[in-house]
Amino acid sequence: MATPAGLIGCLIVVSTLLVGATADTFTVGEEMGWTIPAVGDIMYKTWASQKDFELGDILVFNWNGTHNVAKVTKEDYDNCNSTNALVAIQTASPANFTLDTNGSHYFICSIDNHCGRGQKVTATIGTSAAALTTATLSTVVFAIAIAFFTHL
Ligand SMILES: [Cu+2]
Repeated sequence: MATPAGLIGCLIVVSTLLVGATADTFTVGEEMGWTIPAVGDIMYKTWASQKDFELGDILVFNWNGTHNVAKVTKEDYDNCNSTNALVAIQTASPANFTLDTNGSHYFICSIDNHCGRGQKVTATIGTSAAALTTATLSTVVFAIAIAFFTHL
């Protein structure tokens, strides 16, 4: 039966689901794009550390000149090895990758020694402070909504 509390609970559940379903698009390196950073891999590490990656988000790699994007394992990321790329190496800009599994996603450029010079980026889902806060808030809101329903 439709009580005010029940309606509020329903609205909260729906809005929580909507927030969770929103996919964001991130342009790797922003204006700088996908290139060999003058400062080395700290550039993309810093960029990624400021992002709140979530399941379903999309990474967009933009570049000029000769680069590509290889999605690799952590070991191959560490060693700049692209011979066992997890999916086809993307050679045309822009290249999009969907963060379709939890955990970390590793990307390198396989041209010459670009990776060794810092053209590599890791996107890890759900480890930033912002993501944890969002997850915690969602859980709390959900618990409140359940309380509304069970006390009707
Ligand atoms: Cu490159």
